[in-house]
Amino acid sequence: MTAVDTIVSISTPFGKSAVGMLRVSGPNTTLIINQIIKKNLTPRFATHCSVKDDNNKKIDDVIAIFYKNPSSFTGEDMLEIHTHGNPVILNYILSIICRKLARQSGPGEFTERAYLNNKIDLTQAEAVADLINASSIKATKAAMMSLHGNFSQQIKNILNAVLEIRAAVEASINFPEDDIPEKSFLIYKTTFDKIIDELRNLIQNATNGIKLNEQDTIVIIGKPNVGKSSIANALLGEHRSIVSSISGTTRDAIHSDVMINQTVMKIIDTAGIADTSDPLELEGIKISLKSIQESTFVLYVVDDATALTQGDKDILQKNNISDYWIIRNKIDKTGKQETVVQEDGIKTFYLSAQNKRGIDLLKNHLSKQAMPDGDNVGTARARHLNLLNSALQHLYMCNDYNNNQQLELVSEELKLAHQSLTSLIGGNIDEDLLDKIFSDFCIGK
Ligand SMILES: Nc1nc2c(ncn2[C@@H]2O[C@H](COP(=O)(O)OP(=O)(O)O)[C@@H](O)[C@H]2O)c(=O)[nH]1
Ligand SMILES: [Mg+2]
Repeated sequence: MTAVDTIVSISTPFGKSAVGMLRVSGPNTTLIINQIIKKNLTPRFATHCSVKDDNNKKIDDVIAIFYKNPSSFTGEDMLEIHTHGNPVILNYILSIICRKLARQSGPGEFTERAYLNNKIDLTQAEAVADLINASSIKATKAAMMSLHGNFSQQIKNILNAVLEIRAAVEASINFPEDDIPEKSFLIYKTTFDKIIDELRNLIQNATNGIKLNEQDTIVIIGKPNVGKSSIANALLGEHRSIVSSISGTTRDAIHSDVMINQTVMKIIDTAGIADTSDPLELEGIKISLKSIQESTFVLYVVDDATALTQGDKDILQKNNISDYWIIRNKIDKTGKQETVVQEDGIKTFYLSAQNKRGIDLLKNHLSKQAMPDGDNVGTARARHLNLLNSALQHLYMCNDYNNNQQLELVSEELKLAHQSLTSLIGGNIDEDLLDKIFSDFCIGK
């Protein structure tokens, strides 16, 4: 499939900024340059020039860069126009280009073209989106690794091994007279075991990579007045939630994004859970319990003076909260030191939100738990994991059939394993799936 029309989009986010950027890709790129820039652009050189409207009136002074195909991101002729960052200017230029020789691009269309023109494979295309959406430096680094083909290379290595053994199995089926079954049985078994090992390793990496891609949502839960809002504010470094000694002050779940040690997380401060008949407070409690379902992690706050009561244990149990840390707040009143310890197998922090003691310790642990262990991961998606697992299942079946010397069935399973692995990097993949992958992109990428 080759794209034939020319696409254009504003690639920078909406709003005023120092610089804004439009991108064009497709066969009409040079015509567009002739009509609105009216100047020869040397490929890959930044040229200071102006963009003109139909009446030859200057719209803006810009920097324009022309990329001659195939040496461009999409593999087609491309143009970048760097304007002053005013949406009015950007939209005006967009409308002129669209009126003439291009149409506005859909989400991810530039990257889709890069894929269709074999500049990148499918996992690399997905890594472009991951790089843009990454919520931590570690996640951006992992996306870069995938973008540079690290993940694809590991898949290709396994794919090659599968191809090789497929060829050998097909040959023994077609030319049984050349084959010594006992010998080939052992060779196949060793090869299958080796491929299965590598695949398992890759699945572990992909699982870590998926975790890297997810943004953590931390919900702060506990009874009223224990200091949940104070802790949320201390983590955010700003006064976001109302702190008050009046019980039941927080009525809504308050969502905020915070950057903790280079990792973006969502923090939800909630209404205290208590026996109450106040309808507003009850509504707040309902929302608190719902927030638990949306979260990836719970901080359960208690007053250090009262510690974890039976009531708290009931709240944890009733709501099936199993993944949580306990925060014993207000140690300034009990005279304890800030620390973190394991108590009954649960990580427990002693801190004072009011005096900001122990907050950095909590932040360090939060950012660490958001990151999977191990450095050598690329980003990954559920789609990857499903296909890798499917390939693994087929390889297990290969081993079983090989043990029974049912070579035809081995060959069938190998073919299926091969298909799963190929789909990962983009061979034999149907259009619907492609559309789904690229529709997650932002416009202009
Ligand atoms: N002494 C002390 N008081 C605190 C601390 N954290 C919160 N408080 C007080 O406890 C009361 C309830 O705090 P708040 O954050 O609104 O609790 P929430 O109802 O759980 O959200 C307020 O009067 C706070 O000033 C702390 O670390 N030490
Ligand atoms: Mg509160």
